[in-house]
Amino acid sequence: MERIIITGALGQIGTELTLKLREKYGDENVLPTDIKEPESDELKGKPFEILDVRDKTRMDEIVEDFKPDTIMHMAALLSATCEKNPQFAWDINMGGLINALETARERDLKFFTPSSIGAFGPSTPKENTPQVTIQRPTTMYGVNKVSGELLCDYYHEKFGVDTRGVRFPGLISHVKEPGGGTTDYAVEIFFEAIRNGQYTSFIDKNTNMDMMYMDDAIEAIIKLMEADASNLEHRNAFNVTAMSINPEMVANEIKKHIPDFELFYDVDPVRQGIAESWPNAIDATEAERQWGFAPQYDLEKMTVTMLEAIRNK
Ligand code: AKB
Repeated sequence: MERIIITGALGQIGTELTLKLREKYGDENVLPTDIKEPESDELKGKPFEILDVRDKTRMDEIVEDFKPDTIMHMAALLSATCEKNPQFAWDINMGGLINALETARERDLKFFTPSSIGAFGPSTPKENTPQVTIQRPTTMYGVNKVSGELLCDYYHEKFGVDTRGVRFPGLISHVKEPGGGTTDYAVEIFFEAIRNGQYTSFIDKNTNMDMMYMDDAIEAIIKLMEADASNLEHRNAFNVTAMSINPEMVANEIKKHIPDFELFYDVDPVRQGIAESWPNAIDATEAERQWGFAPQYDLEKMTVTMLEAIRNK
């Protein structure tokens, strides 16, 4: 990778991905795009393009101009938002994906897009979920993610596009808060612990889901993209995770630093239903074996980092 274009660059992952890639490859070699202008100071005054990923003509113009060797397609709606408007979700998630894949095919670009633990469903084994297993999700987000994985495999097999992806768990970060995800509670809880000393969780007590700290997620993207293709038996998409946690576990860790912290519950049936359809803990050993995935943050280290970063905001 030398010159990278990013779609959905103002989202939770895209924001930090842009900063990290710019640090590594230089401002001029990383072009973030999104449907609206950036508000953060770090992105202002540097190359940026407005792009609605459904607009292939505009995508072509930007790519023709910038001449990237890699496209990282991050633009997507998350699980809870998809359930509110499934047709719109298909339009953005699948329409955007095929445009980005076509761009990669036409211009011979390396391609990354994230899948998710949402690509699994109620009939998937819940514990130690294997790399290759049953994928019959019951959410529009999951349908998009499985279709996306298959489409990326198809573009690799049929057209030789170098497509790569991971199945991200919930990602926890303090730079840009997520929106519309089922795992968002695990970010909100840290912000509310600092702001108000309490949090009301929309996900129930003992609901375990996989999570990962954002630094590990960005490292995983870069490592996978830099991996020797001959080592990759799978491509779209690798299971990755750093911890399987539930709200009670996060609260107990926060209490070590904020002893008065209180956790309440007001369970949202839609997001709880989505969470219950997902695995409790996926198995990431294929990612470790094939390209050296090695997350650095466990719940303890992540809690210290999150609380400190939010305190210093
Ligand atoms: C969501 O909750 O929708 C996302 C995801 C796990 O893909 N964070």
